[in-house]
Amino acid sequence: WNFTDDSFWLKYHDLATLNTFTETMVNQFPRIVTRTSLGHTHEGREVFGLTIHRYNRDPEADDVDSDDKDDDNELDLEDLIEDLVKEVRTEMRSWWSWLVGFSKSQKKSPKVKTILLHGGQHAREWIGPATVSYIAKELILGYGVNKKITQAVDRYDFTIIPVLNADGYAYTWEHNRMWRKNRQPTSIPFCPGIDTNRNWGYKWNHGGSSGNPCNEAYRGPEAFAAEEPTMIANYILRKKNVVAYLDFHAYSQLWMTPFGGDCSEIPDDDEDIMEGGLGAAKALMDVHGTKFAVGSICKIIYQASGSSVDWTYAEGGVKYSYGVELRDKGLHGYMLPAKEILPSGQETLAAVVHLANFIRVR
Ligand code: ING
Ligand code: ZN
Repeated sequence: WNFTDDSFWLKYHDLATLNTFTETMVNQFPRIVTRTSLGHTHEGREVFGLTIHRYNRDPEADDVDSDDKDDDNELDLEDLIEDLVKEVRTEMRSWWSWLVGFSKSQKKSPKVKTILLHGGQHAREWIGPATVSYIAKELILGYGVNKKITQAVDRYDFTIIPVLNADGYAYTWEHNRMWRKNRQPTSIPFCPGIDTNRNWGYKWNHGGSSGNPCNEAYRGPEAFAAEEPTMIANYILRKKNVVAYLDFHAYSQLWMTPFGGDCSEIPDDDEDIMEGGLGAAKALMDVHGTKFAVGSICKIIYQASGSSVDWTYAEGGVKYSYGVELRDKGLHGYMLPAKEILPSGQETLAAVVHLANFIRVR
C-alpha cells in the first residue's frame, strides 16, 4: 500500500493494515510523527496511535513536571531584578519597563498541548477508523504545505488512534460484521463484551446503559472494567495537556457535546464548547455540503451514561470534548459504502482543523 496516496482510502482496511499504516507513517516522517502505544486489550492486541507534532520535537520529552523548575527560575530572576531596581530607584524607571519586556521575551514558549482523536470504540462503525486515519495522513502531508494545517500542527500535538477497540474491530472482520462491544468475557458465557462507551467512570450507571451482559449497551460490572476506556483515561491523566478530545462514531451526522449521562447537567463551558462545535459543523459543511447537527448527547440523540466525553470533560479536564457521529443518516448506516470514506475524511479534516485553530485563539 502507498499510505501517502488518497487511493488507500478507497476501501476499508483490517486491523493489521491500519497498524502497518501507523508504523509506516512513523518510519517515513520521523521528524514530525511518533508512534504512541496506549496499552493492550483483553485479548492482548496492542492499541496504537500516531502523534503528529512540529519539526524535531519529541512530544514525550516535555511531560508536565519538567518545566516547573524553569518557572521557578523565572520567578527568582524577576525577584532579583526587582530588588536591584528598587536600589537604583527613580532614575532607573525607564529601564524597568524595558527589563520586564525583555524578561518576558526570554520566557520559553508555553508547553505544547494535545488534541486527541480516536475512532473504533465501537467495532462495526468502520467509517471512524477510516476517517481518523485519513485525517492523520492529511495532517502529516499537509504540514508545511497547507497554511491552516501548518498553523494547527505548529500549535498542537495531534494524537490519533484509528482503532481503540481492537479486539472488536478484528472480530467484525473475521466473524460478525455487526459486532459493537469489546470481546472480554462477562458473567454470561455466551454473551461476551462490554460496551466500552458505557463503561467510563463519570456517573457510570446513571441511565441509558444496560446491566444485562447480552445487551448491546452493557455497562460492565463496574466503571473502567474494560481496558479501552481505561487506557485513554490514563493517557489523559498522565499527559495533563489534552485540550480537545474527539470520539468518532457512526452514524447520524451529529457533533455532540457533554453531557450524556445526566440530562440536567450542563457544562460550565457550554457556550465555548457549542461555539467550537457549531464552527466545526460549518467548516465540515463547506466541503461537500454535508449537514451535521450540534447539541448535547442527551438532547440530540439519547441518554447514555458512562460515555467517553462525559468523563473526558468532567474528570479528564478536557474542555473541548466531543462525540461525533459520522456519515450517513441511516441510508446505509454501519455499512457505509467505501466510496464515502474520502469525502468523510475530507470534510471531517476541515472540521478538526477549524476546531484546532478556534481553540488556539481562545
Ligand atoms: N452512538 C454513540 C453511543 O455510544 C455517543 C453515541 C457517542 C454517546 C459519544 C456518547 C458519547 O451510543 C453510537 N452509534 O455508537
Ligand atoms: Zn458508536
